[in-house]
Amino acid sequence: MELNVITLFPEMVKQTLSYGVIGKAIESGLLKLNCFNPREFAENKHNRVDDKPFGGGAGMVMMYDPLVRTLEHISTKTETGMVVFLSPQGEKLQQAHCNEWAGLSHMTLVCGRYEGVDQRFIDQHVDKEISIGDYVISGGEMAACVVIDAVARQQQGVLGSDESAETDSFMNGKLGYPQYTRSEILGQSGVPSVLLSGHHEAIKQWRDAQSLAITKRKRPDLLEGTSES
Ligand code: 4HQ
Repeated sequence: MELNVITLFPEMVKQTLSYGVIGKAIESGLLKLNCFNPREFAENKHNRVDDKPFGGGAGMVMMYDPLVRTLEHISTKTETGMVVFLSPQGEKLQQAHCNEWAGLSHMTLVCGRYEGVDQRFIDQHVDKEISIGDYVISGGEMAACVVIDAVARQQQGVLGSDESAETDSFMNGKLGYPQYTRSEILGQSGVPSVLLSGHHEAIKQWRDAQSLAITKRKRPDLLEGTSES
């Protein structure tokens, strides 16, 4: 999968995605990450990419032209694929989005800064507006990295056998089960005996029951409308 990111801070995105399984996938070429800085496509003097909002008010707005020229440049190098704009006005990111998008060959994420982006760019060039949650962050970069991580880890080959996507929280629509490792005894606290039993079917049943019980207690909303609520 090839991921294009339009950002005024390309180093922030490349750095953030250089760690762990995602970093490895980029190094190996399984994932291709291309960052494009709209400042390089500003044709005005001082390479301005922001301007005052029409109608007045605080802050600056990202200009239409540098963003469109960046998209055009991407089209000359590769394909844009689905264009995603990170914004609190977007659809809330869900695991289902990530599973679906892992099947795409190309995706382009647009990161805003300042008070926002000229609405005409969003109307004319954005396929999907996505939010990572109901809070405000200072730029789209961290949100884009969240989307990229969550999508990329669903790609075949990104996770090793030690980090299976099937046992993750949400992969069965429920939260994950509790995990234990050495030591077997920590003060008064032991390990549930079934996990030491070697009975794989009993372990699986215990874990499924734990997943369901934890989801009922902590996130009952995840079970609404299913047969398990
Ligand atoms: N933004 N989910 C970028 C967000 C946000 C979110 C506010 C987007 C500021 C410049 N993005 N602008 N929540 O808070 O994606």
